[in-house]
Amino acid sequence: MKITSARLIICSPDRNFVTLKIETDEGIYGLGDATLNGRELAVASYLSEHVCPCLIGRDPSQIEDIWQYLYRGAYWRRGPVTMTAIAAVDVALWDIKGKALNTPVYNLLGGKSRDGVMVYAHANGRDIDETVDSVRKEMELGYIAVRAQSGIPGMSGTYGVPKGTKAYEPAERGLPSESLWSSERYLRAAPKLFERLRVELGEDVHLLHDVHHRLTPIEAARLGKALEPANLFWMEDPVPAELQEGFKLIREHTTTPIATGEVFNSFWDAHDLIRNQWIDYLRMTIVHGGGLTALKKAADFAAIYHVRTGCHGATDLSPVTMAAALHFGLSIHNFGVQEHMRHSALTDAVFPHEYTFSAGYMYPGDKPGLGVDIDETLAAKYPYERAYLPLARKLDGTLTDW
Ligand code: GCO
Ligand code: MG
Repeated sequence: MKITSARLIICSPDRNFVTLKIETDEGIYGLGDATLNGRELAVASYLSEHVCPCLIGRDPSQIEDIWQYLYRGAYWRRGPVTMTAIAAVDVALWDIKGKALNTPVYNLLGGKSRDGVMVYAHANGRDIDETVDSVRKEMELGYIAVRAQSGIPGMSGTYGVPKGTKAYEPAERGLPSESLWSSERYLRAAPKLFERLRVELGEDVHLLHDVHHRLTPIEAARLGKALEPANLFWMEDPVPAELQEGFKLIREHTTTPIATGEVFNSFWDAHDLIRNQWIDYLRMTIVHGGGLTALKKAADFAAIYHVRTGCHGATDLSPVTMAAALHFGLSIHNFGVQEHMRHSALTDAVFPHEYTFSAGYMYPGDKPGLGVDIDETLAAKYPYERAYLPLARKLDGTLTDW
């Protein structure tokens, strides 16, 4: 089998997606997600200008060799643009291999290690009351794990809480918007939210929370300690992770489990975090971490240190990544949980897929390959529109981590 074409489909069915379609001389094709939220066209150009020409004529079954060719062969390693581009190729090749061998991708990764993939939903509200209601609604839909984010008294907006009545979406069309942030007010408010959630909803539901890289290590340690009575499943991204040692300080003070890694693009971003057991869950994801080939290696290394996976799964990761994450989560042994931020009906229509949700778990389906497709005619009706993630400033105007 030979690769005959590799081309991009860029569309915006409610939000932007970049999809790579690799076609072969045997009529089998594979899909890979290449979406990097807010920087979409950089990856598209990296692929179309530099990667796609090198794929033509290659044997798509040589997944490992093609991965190494794109990683080592570029000389310039790592970085979100490069690794997202490599991931798109890698995932498309796994899709092709599954279709060629007539088996779902999870079988190629070692077969099922469990019956279903536990997922967590997003719940949010402008205040504690609204957030409690929102968590309750997700539980009524069947979720057994829910992430809770709430507005902060005295602040007009914060991460994870929508501005209007629409569902929360991380990117916004037009130029980047700015919001205000106060760690002091947040640290006062967050423990109250989780205290209430436990009182109202009991002990059985897994509760998660995303700090979104906004604290310093000692502030995060304080938060982790304050949240201990609420028995969180995890506290996510307490601090930015460039300084991996920062997690040591948090770890020394609290037993609240820690998850991080949604912005990681290489295993090396997590190397110290894992080998020192400073984290419990690795959130690095297939689309930004270099594909299934890279994630499988990272997960196997993490397993040795009791670190489990908790892959990022926000709406900016397309249904192609969601499908890949479900095959991955079903097959690896040290799976923890998978994020499931539901796509809009329009996004789902552009990307028809086999995966399903039932009673807290998701299932990738048994179709050969990934079990996800793209309706190119429908996609063409929704052209790309520039969009950005917001920025945040402290009350005195200093730019901070959003
Ligand atoms: C999450 C994430 C998202 C990100 C977004 C960035 O945990 O789901 O933090 O909300 O902000 O995916 O592109
Ligand atoms: Mg997050």
